[in-house]
Amino acid sequence: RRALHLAVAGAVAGPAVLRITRAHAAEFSLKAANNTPISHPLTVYMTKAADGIREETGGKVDIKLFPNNQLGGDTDMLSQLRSGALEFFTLSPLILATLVPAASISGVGFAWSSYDKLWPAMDGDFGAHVRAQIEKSGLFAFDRIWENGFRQTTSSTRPILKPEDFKGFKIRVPPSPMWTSMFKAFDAAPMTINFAEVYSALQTRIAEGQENPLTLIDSAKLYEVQKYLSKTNHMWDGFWLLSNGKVWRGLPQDVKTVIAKHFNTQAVAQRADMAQRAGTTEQDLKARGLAIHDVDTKAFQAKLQSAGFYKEWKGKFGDDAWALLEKHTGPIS
Ligand code: X2X
Repeated sequence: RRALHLAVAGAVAGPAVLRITRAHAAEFSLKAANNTPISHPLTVYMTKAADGIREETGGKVDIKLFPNNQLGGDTDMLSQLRSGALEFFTLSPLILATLVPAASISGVGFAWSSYDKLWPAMDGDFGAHVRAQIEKSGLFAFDRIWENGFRQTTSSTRPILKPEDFKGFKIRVPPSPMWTSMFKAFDAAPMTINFAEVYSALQTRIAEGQENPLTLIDSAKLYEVQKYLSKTNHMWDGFWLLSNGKVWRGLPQDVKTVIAKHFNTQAVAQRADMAQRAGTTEQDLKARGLAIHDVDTKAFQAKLQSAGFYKEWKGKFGDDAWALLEKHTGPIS
């Protein structure tokens, strides 16, 4: 079947390019999925990668993106990835830790003081250490991790201004041992809920609050069901783009090369885009009615320290991995 198709590419950022392609049935029809809204830069740049791959392979490799939990919550999508039903999936290193415990080390509380330390670490030996552990579990992680951001705390009941305000606070956390441990250390009452159900959990007040980077709070419209935002900045989070190891190894080398090139390139572009909008997102959230508070983050870190959080997690990751982390972050506690 040979048909001539007209397609308009580059609709979002660049000039519209009219191109004429001969459409073939795709030889490799693959699925990618994530948990972020359509407008979130993770979705936008994964779409750009899929478009670039389709274009460079003349339609031979067709990756269809299912954003915004269309295939289920993170826990479901991870199962689909492992069974081979889903080929590509982005996941927080901390949620991945339910399968690969070593993966959550990038999310240690208050570890990263700047992106100048973070990106070289994630793109260098520290990220390589984590990716090696991921591969042992039968999954494959692409070189460049995608950005989620530094996490901030929101609430519908009362502002969290000092560590004591967390006492008994019903906070939704993603499904991950480190998240639960961190908010227990804050004396909060963490409850595990996949992101797919966060909006409704907040709306029905099953949870009083949650924590996420500003871009996600904005794109998922959590300001509609939350009143206060405290800049606790308690941890950095990203998204590893994962594939099923067997599925990935089964693809021809030239196909793998093109896929990896576009995903890794767009991950770096997504980070830059997120950095650029950081300032305006806070203004947007203020305009949407969130009361935004700066807090003394040192006091929150001291609470984690005194509750034994660092001791516990250094013990879990082991001295070597912890030393590799601190090589990049400087002394953590
Ligand atoms: O579940 C969350 O809060 C989110 C979207 O930030 C993650 O993927 C960890």
